[in-house]
Amino acid sequence: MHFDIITIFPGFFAGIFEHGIVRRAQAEGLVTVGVHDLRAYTHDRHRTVDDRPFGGGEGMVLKPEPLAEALAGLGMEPKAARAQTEVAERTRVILLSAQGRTLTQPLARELAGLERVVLICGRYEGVDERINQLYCDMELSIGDYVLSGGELAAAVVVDTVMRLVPGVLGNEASGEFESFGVADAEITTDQTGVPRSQHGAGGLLDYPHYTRPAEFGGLQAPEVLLQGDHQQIRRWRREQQLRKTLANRPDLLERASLSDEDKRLLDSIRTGS
Ligand code: 9D3
Repeated sequence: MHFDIITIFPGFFAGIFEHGIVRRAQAEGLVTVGVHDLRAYTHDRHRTVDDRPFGGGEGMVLKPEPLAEALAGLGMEPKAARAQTEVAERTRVILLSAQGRTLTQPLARELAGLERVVLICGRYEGVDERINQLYCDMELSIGDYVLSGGELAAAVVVDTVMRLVPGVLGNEASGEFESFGVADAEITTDQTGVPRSQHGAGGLLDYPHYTRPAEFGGLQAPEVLLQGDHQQIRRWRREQQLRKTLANRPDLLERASLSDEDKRLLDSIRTGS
């Protein structure tokens, strides 16, 4: 899978994809990332990328011509002129903007099925809307908070999507089975309603993790985890997932897939019994 990032701050991405899974995915040739300096597509002495908004108001707007040239340099034509080749059909141009649809794990999974994603980083007050109209397949936000520009969002998209590309994670399936990964998860449970595994968490947050030493900072790791009774461990982890989700993300409980045992547990957590 190939990502292209168009930005006025190419230096922002120096080092950011040189760690951990993203680095390994690139080293193995599974993922490539190209960073393109928007100013390289200007022609004036000051390498101007922005201008004042028509109609007045705060701030500056990224002007359309350098962006159109940068896109042309990447072989991207306006949507209306795009040949319906196999490559084109597996390519998307995405504008990172606070006005976009929100990135979610299901959307990330869709994007991971593509061959190429071109990411345009907005800056200042925004990007001339005609770039969006002419070239962009999607306007994408990473959440309901205000960033200074699209660069951090682009890095988040690359990180989130590329780890779902087949072969990038050690276990190819594991990206599918995380918190947020399976709103529609089938949780298989044993006769007592305890999930057989924590994979397919069913849209709950993860349970807390512990490692050695057994005592740290005056706190003991939970006894159940040291005992080796795997059904008890699964039961404890499931309860912890429900507790954390109730405390931090009660909205997720609405669409989580919960067993009857989960619902009983949740009730007893809620009533503090
Ligand atoms: C007057 C309102 N503007 C500033 C407070 C709107 C505005 C302009 C530019 C808000 C944010 C930005 C810059 N943000 C992005 O380019 C951006 C973003 C974000 O702010 N939040 C979540 N996802 C994204 S993706 C790109």
